[in-house]
Amino acid sequence: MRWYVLHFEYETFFIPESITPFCLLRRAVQHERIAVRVVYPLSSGDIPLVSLNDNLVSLQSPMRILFYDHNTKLEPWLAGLRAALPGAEVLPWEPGMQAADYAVVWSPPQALVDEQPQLRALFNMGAGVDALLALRVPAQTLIVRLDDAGMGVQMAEYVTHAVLRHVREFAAYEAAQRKGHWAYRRPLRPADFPIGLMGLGVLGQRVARALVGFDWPLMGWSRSAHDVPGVRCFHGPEGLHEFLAATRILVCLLPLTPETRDILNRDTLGRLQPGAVLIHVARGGHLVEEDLLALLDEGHLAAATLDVFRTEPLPSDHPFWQHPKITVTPHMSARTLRDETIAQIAHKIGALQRGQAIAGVVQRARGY
Ligand code: NDP
Ligand code: OXD
Repeated sequence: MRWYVLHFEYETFFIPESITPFCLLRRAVQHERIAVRVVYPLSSGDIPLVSLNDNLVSLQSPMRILFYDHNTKLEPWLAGLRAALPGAEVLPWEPGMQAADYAVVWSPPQALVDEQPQLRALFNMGAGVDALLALRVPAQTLIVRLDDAGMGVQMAEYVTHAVLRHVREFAAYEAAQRKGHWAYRRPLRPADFPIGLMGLGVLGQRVARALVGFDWPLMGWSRSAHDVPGVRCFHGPEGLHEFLAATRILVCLLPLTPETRDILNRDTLGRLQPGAVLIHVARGGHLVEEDLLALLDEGHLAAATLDVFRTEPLPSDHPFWQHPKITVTPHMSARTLRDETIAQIAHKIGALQRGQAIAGVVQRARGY
């Protein structure tokens, strides 16, 4: 007798050939499963039988998912993933574990990837995949980034706050309050604060949607051409200088790739309009720190709000901490939210199990 391997939403079943497709579909509905897909026929000799349930024979081991993030409490993540993927075995990674189907990770060690070459996908618990792409990951393992998952609105809040803080001079009003001064400052025109968004991806476009409601001129720069409502769009190396020259407040939301490393340097920042402000929320590796300090001290740049750094946590003796024109936050502009992240990853695992395409698969050749 021949058998078929069927992938239901989260489980795999072996079905004897004698069951007709119609019966299979009826059984799928009875079992409240959404999709049935015959993947390939096997000969009975290949089948690891463990239990027989109404002609459906379940696979010997359930789907196995590894979890790794050495900076978080494990239990809530494990419990959340188990609840979202009933039937799956969800385990914290440790060296020497059995082969798994998927891994959910943040900055894993190379050893995890080396020991698990059969992984179908590595789910990154963030949008930026630079740490994963620094590892050797087998070509057949998909690398999947988070698509927004609640980060977009946080980034929009952070950037809007930073822009407003600079443009409406809140730091000066706070200083005046501390001196007990009721002191007006000259009103400033929105037209004098054109904002340039470097990166018009998931987060850049969400930030653009928030900023477009104000009257600041808005520009965007990306690798490929985009058409974003309310945003004057530039792209590619050929569009960079014009974009920078038109910008006074620069927001960096690029991925860190070989092409974008050190992109915030004396040459590029020096092309911004005088009195420019940098809001950097992407990766520390984009910014040449000495160049920023020099341009702030020379007065070409008026201020910088920095959420990401070459070394994190920022060392206690780093000059950024005490610099009067720099605001430092500890890589918190858009945090990974557990419930949203688990829901998104569980949904994508379900789709992969059904053989469907998913969003957020990293294109390794372009680095994001
Ligand atoms: P996306 O991949 O969705 O978007 C990336 C954008 O950058 C795209 O518009 C892309 O262009 C553009 N881009 C990439 N390479 C180049 C290049 N060489 N030249 C010009 N443009 C380029 O990423 P997200 O918007 O989701 O996230 C952006 C980054 O934000 C992450 O990679 C991460 O580093 C950082 N981040 C920081 C967080 C924090 O808390 N500080 C939280 C989350 C993310 P195109 O549209 O043409 O592809
Ligand atoms: C991310 C981050 O990339 O938190 O998601 O930095």
